[in-house]
Amino acid sequence: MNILTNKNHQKVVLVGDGAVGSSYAYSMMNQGLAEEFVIVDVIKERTEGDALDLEDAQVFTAPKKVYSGDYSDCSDADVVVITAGAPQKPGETRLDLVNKNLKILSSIVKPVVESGFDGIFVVAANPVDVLTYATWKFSGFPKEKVIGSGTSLDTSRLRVALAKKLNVDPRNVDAYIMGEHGDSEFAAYSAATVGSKPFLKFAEEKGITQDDLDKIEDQTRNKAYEIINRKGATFYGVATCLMRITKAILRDENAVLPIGAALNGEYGLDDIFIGTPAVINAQGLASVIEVPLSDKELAAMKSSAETLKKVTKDGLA
Ligand code: 6V0
Repeated sequence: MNILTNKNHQKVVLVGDGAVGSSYAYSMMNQGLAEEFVIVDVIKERTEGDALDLEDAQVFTAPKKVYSGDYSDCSDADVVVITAGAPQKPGETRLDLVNKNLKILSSIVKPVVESGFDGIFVVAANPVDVLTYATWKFSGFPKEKVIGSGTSLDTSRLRVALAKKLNVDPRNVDAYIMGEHGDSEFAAYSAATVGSKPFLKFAEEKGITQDDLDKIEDQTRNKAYEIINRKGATFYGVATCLMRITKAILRDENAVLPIGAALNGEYGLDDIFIGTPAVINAQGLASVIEVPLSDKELAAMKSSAETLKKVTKDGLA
């Protein structure tokens, strides 16, 4: 039950039933999250097929009403997740997608808001930080009710790589990728910890050099390209991040997660959505956790923000 809304029935609408969206739907099904799950896409047949396919999974997970719907279904939804949009082709950056995906986004946000939707938007379509900002603008919602997947996937990728190198469980590596979900992102190593121990000291004791850490940061930044070159798209990782964010909202968890959050003076930045750890609950963004960055990292955060602001300004002009 959602504590704040006092509803004993939770509803999520997914817009965009492609590789990311359908993997997210499957992950939500496996976690037994949301009693009602609606799928919307311009390709109606696919959403109908996916709903029929997914409903068979509930026998082994939890009862759920899953169906193909339309924007009117958003009126009483708790969360609307947007994964609709063109994905990167080999050689394309996320920022290259801005014009086509902004058009798609505006055609989605308008009818969602017109339905009377009053829940939380979660945005994953790329370039996600720009599209999250645009969702806020197009919707007229309070900033706290618009959340981007931000650097959640990148943070997972960093933790997985560090965990392999350090030989510890990735869930116990408290390290974040911050900034743009894209080429200007950076690893906030200076504030990272493992079991409360400063990460850089832990890594040094394991014989890991700064050069090794730079390589891992680089590989993390480029992992999407590695995956896209091999299988054409990336979807399981981000789908699981989206499930995790949705769960934090539906269960009012106050979970600390890396997301694309609206900043309000943190890092000396505002009027932007960008990757940072933040507290997520049923109201959406409860607060941003301002990480104590080194001078070099803070400069990287500011430069990443500049890149995003320029693309956002041009895209929305
Ligand atoms: P896909 O498999 O092509 O699916 C996109 C879906 O969107 C298709 O089913 C389309 O029919 C649908 N769609 C297009 N236009 C509309 C519209 N106007 N209304 C409703 N549905 C529409 O792409 P994929 O699922 O691989 O990627 C979706 C988006 O997620 C892309 O922008 C990716 O770049 C982005 N990703 C974001 C990640 C992140 O970390 N935030 C990670 C991976 C992909």
